[in-house]
Amino acid sequence: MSGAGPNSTDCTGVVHYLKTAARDVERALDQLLPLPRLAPERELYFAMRYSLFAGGKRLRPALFFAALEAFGRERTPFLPFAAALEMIHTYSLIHDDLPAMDDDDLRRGQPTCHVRYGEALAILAGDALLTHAFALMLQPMAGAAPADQMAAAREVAWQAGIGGMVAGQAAEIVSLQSEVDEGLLTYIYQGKTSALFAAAVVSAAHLCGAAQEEIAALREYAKHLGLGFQIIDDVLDVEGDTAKLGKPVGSDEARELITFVTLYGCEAARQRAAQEAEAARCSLDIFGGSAAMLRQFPALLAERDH
Ligand code: GRG
Repeated sequence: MSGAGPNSTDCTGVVHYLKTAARDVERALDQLLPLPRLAPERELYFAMRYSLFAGGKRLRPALFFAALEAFGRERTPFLPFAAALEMIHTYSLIHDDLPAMDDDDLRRGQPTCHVRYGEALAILAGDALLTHAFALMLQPMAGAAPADQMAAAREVAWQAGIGGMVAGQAAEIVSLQSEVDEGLLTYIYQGKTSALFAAAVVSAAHLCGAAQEEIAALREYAKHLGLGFQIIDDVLDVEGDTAKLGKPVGSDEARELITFVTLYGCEAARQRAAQEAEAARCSLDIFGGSAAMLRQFPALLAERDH
């Protein structure tokens, strides 16, 4: 995920972890959303699977697994929950690419869902991924008390909706007409990015029956991790490589978007991302050695090149 420069951290462990997380969640997604043999709506499944299997990094399931690990729990009983998180992320990307939103033709180097399947099916594919995710999160799950499972699904609903991602997206759209300062930009980034990271780690904590201070620490972790991740996104839009990113660089400038780079320049933005990564790591101080994998994500995300 990231190039190993002279000053870079050794991220070999977390890169391998991401690979195993991707393998496990992709297998679960394939089983949980099979193509129906003969159904009038078969095309809807093609559209959903097209975007689900288009090569995402599977960061949210990986964070979810790493948080389960912090509580000493295996990932297998919770694979449907991890798949649900990836479905919600995928729905958000499909809808974000639509003409009414960012109007993007390319994602991960391939035509976006609406370019391939048309706008109507892309909207429905997003709707179906979001609603099916909740069916999966609320299905009986061995290993979690029903009250903990409800708390986990409620957390995801809040973070994905008006308490996080949808709110962040709406704030960005509304703010296109107005002055954007660092405070508003931070609010937007935490909504668009930190919120689903929080959904992943905090829902895992709920499923494990975590204590309130552990949940608060993981919320703080996700807040800083998401902000750092998104600031690096701003830098990569200027300094990145189109082939690695799977989308053209310079799109923020072309859209005249205010970003951390337009506010402070690339160097200061990178420094700020590194500070957020450090703050994310420090948020985990109340956890012991079992949170070792969660501690490795901030450096990876702050040093990534795609
Ligand atoms: C449409 C409700 C709604 C929300 C859209 C996801 C989003 C909010 C906007 C897309 C633009 C963007 C950069 C958002 C920040 C979230 C984010 C970091 C998306 C990309 O996540 P990655 O890098 O994606 O994990 P992959 O391709 O690896 O799955």
